Order: sequence, then C-alpha cells, then structure tokens
Amino acid sequence: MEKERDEHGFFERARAAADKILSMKNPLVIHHYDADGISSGSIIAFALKQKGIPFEMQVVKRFDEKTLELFQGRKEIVFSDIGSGQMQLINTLDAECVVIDHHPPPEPPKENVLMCNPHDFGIDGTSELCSASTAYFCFKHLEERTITQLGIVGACGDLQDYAQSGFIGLNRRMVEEGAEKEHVFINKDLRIFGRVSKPLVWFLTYSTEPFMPGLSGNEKACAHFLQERNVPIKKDGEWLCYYDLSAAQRKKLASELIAYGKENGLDEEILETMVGDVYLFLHEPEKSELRDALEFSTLLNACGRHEKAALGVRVCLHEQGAYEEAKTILAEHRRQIKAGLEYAKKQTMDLGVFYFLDAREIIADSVIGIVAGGFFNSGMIERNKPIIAFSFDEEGKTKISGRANRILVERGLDLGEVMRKGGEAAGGLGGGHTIAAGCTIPTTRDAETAFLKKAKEVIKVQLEIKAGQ
Ligand SMILES: [Mn+2]
Repeated sequence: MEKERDEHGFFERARAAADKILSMKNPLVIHHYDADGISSGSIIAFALKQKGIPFEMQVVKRFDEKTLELFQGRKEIVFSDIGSGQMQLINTLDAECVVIDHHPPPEPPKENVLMCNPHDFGIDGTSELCSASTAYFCFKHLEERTITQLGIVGACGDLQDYAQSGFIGLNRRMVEEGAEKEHVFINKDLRIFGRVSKPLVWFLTYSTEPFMPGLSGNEKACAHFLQERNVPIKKDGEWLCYYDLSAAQRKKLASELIAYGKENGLDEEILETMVGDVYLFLHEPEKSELRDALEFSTLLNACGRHEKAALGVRVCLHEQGAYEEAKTILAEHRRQIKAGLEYAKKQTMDLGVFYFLDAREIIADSVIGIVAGGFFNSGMIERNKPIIAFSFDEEGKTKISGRANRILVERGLDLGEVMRKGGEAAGGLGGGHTIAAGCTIPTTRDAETAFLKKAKEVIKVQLEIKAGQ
C-alpha cells in the first residue's frame, strides 16, 4: 500500500461523513447483504433514527448499471459496505452521496461524493477495519452502546479477528473503547459458535467452523466425548450451555477439544484460532445469540443469505419480534449446512488437481461455500488440493465456489485467478480471494466442461511453478 498511515485524517473523515449523513433530510441508505453490510447499515439507521431523520433502506447484493435505477429521483444516498468498488457508477450520480466502505476504490470520488474508507488513509481494510467498525468511528461521538455493539458484530462477521485470534489496529481500539464504557466484555475463550445459546451437546454437534472430524454432525459421538471427559451436560433436568460451566471446566474442555482436533488431523492454523478473544454483550438476555458478537453476526449472516437482510436490520435495531423471527431463519440455515455436509461426504470426487462436488439441485447457493469449506476442513480428505463445488443460483445459473487453505496459497494457489480465468473460458464471471473465490457460469454442458478444463489447467500451473522453484 503506497499511502502513508494517517489515523488522524481517518478520524476527521469519519466525523465529516457522520455530520453529512446527519444533515440529510430524507436519505436512501444502501447496504450490502452480509453481516458487515447489515451491521454498518444498521449503525447508520440507528443514528438517523435517533436524530429523528426520516430515511429509507435498501439492501443490494450486486451493484451494477441496473442498480442505478434504484437511485432515480433520490437527492441523498448513503452507501455502506458497498459502492467503493463501483465508484465509476456512483460518480455518474447527481445526488449528494456518502460512501462508508472498506474495499479498495478503483477511482477517486467526485465532489458530491464523500467517502470514508480506511484505504485512503493507509489503513488495512481487510484486518483493521470493516464497514461496521468504520461506521463505529463515524458515529462513536453519539456515545451509544448499540453503535459499539454493531461495530464489533460486523467486524466478527467479516472475520477480521480470525487470522490473529483477536482484533488488531483500529478494530482493537474499538473494542477497547467499548470495554472501557462497559458496552462490551472481552474474554479469552473457545471460539466455537453456540457458546451462549446452544446446549453443550449441540454446541459440539453443530460446530462447522472448525469442523471437528468424528464430532461435527454426530450427536451421539459428541455426548460421548463430553461424558468421557466428565463434562456435565445437564443440571436439575436442564441442558447446560458452554457458559453454564465454570471457568475451570471451560478451560479444560477447550484444551481437550484442541488435543482432539490435533489427533484427528486438523491443521495447525485452524487449531491456533480455536481459542482467542471473544466479545460479550452482557446487557442482552442470557442464552440469546445477541449476547455474543460471533453468534450475533452468524444470525445476521443467516438473514442476509436467506434474502432477509431487512429482518437483520430490525434485529440490530432491537425491534420487537425480530430476534424470534431471525432465529427460525438461523435454524433453517444450520439444517441446510448439516444436510449439505452429509451430501458432500458421500458425493465429493477427487479429480486429480482438485476435489469436485456437484451439488446442483441439492445444496442451495446460499450455503454452498460454507459446505465446501466445512467439508474441506473436516479432516475427511487430505488438504493437498482445493475443493470446487457447483450449485444453482436463483436464476438457474451454475454458481461455483472454491475453497482452500493457507498452506496451498503459500504454495502458489490463487483461487481468485482460477475463478476469473475459468469463468472467462465458460462465458461467465468469476473472481475473489486466493483462499476462497467464486464464479457464475451458464448451465450448459459446454460451459461446464470449459470451466473444469480451464480450472484444472490454471491450478496445475499455480501449484507446479512454485513447487519447481
Ligand atoms: Mn464488509
């Protein structure tokens, strides 16, 4: 990154963005559909609501020329977690715009567009700030607990704490400021989903990140695992959750699980991130997902993936009935992942340079990436090549997800390139990160064959060039 780090400049820009938003009369708030997009959009909505400013909200999955139709006749637009990558489109608008985003912008904004983006200040937008934590810095002067909470939830949703077992940089500053004001409680603990809301047996059974070989998806094995280690699962007829255990019991269980993971072939990189900082909101009801930042973000993620982003926003704003409704979406999301993993176990093929899972008509595109990643890390296959999975999207096109691990990336694998080139060869469009990427192609034999052939070719070159050096 060529820009020099300028935190002060970032804070000033953040405040200017907030001031501009709160001076608007009736803005349209556009936000992305993932947990970060929902959280950051909700921070903006919360601030507008608090000031009594009327506004409308709209979720956007993909931003292209067609999206511009949404903005017709709008005088004020706020973009959140989306837009900086499409600055060339936003620059065609006459409306007063604010963009809060952490993706690198291809071109600078025009004078009617105010952008608050960590990249412009030499701050890393993949590990140090997401859109929700950027929005936190915009609106933190309002001194509201909800703003801190949503900033942290969004950053967890974007997995910004994953590579290093806790937040760093300005994300870290956000949680520390929050802890000081008692908006959040920071604890070192096991980072498996379901710490507060799931009975212990299901907590283990539904652990897909990481996927514990022999335990995930197997209720009996999990109950047995806990009993063997003298972990109580019931008290006075009530199921116990992880947080019902004493600190000593939790510590013991965490180390037993890590030892088990090690014995069963989990990568060192996954084991390392199993314990780390977790963020708790003690003002939320006990045993509710809202009490734990990771669980809260998973709830939002499920809403977004199942076309219920607006419900996610209502959860963030603590609107009545929203949480209960979101829980049913989450249950369905988990059911789909579990069924998907079962299918992957039976149907994944080894095509030499990659694993291949054709799950069209079986696994929804909303969970195909999670299933591919979960199965890849399950310990049931050797992680010496990436996995590529097919599903159908809502238009019947073939949506492709690729997943790998850090070791393969270090050897030269770049799934973003695989998807870009494979997509091109098949008359589709693809891209993404080195470790996780995706692509959409037409559902025809020819396109399918062209994609698989190209993917094979590219992966071969990537992994061989480095190996030969
Ligand atoms: Mn984001």
